[in-house]
Amino acid sequence: MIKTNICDIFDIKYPIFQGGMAWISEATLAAAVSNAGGVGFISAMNAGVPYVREQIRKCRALTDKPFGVNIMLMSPYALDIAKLVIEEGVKIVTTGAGLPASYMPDWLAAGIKVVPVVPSTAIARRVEKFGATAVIAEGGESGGHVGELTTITLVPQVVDAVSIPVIAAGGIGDGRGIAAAFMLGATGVQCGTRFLTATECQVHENYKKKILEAKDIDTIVTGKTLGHPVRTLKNAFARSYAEKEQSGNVPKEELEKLGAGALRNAAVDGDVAQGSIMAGQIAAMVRDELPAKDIIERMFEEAEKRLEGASLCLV
Ligand code: TUI
Repeated sequence: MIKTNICDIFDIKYPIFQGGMAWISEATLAAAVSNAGGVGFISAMNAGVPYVREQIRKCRALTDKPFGVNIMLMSPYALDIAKLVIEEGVKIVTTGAGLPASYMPDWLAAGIKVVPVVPSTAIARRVEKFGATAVIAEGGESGGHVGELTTITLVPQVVDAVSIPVIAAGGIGDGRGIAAAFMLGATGVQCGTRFLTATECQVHENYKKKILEAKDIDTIVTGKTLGHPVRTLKNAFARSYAEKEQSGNVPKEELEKLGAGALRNAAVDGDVAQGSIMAGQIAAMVRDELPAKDIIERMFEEAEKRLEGASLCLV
C-alpha cells in the first residue's frame, strides 16, 4: 500500500489531488474524487460568489470526505472567493496563476490548509515562508496555464528548496507517472487531464471525445506573448490563434479578447473546433472513461507494482 505524509496531513487514503480545471471541475467531479480517497477540488475559475458557494454546498452534500476549492488568482473575483472559503468553512485551498501572499494570513487564521501551485523554486520558497502546508510543483506538461520548467526538472529542485511536502503535477497520467514523481522526491501527485474522462466529469461529451482521440503530439502552447502561456489540444481555434500570435500583427488586446470565453465554448457548449480544449501532454494516455474511483485505484495499484519492481534493476 502506498501511504505518504500527504495522506496523514489531509486525512486521505491516496496521496492524489484532482487539479482545479476552469469550467470543468465542479462539485460532482470533486466529490467523486474525494469519495474515492483523494482530494477533489472545485474550480472557482473566473466565477463569482453565488456560483462557488452553490458548488461548495453541493459538494458537501455529496461527500463527507475532505475536498477543497482551487482559486485562480487572475480571477477578478479572487478576493471575494478568498473570503467566501473562510465563510463556508472550506478546509483546503489550492491556488494557481499567481502569488497568494495577501490572502494567506486570513486563510491560515481560519485553519485552512493552503497548497499553492508553484512554477519555480523561488516561488516555492516564498509560499513556504507565508505558511503553505505543501506546494504543488507543476511542470509545463500540464494543461492550461503553464510554467517554463518540466516536471522532471522542477520537482526535485523544489523538493531541495523547501521543507514542506511537494506534490508533483504535469504529465502524470498513470501509475508509472506516480512512481516517477515519488522517485523525484514528491510525496503526492495532482492530476487534471486524467480526470477529464472520469464518468463523473461534467465536461461536454465532445471535449471528452477529443481527449480520448488525442495523439502524443496533439497539444500546443499559445499565449506566450501575453505572459500567460496556455497548453491546449491543437484544433482550428488553436492553430488560427497561434498564427495570429506569431504574425506579430495582431494587437495583444485583440488576442486577449479572442482567448476569453474560448474554454467555456469547448467545455460547456461542446464547440471543439472554435473553443479552447485545455489538456496536458498525457492526453494520449487517456483511453477510457471510468469512474474516478477506478481511475485512482488502478493508478495506485500500478504505481505500487512499479515501485516494487524498481529494485529489480539493482545488481
Ligand atoms: O493555474 C493553472 N492553470 C490554469 S489557470 C487557467 S484559467 C486561464 N485561462 C486563460 C488564461 C490564463 C488562465 C487555466 N489553467 N495552473 C497553476 C499554475 N500556476 N501554473 C503556473 C502557475 C503560477 C505562475 C506564476 C503560479 C504562481 C506564479 O507566480 C508568479 C507571479 O509573479 O505571479
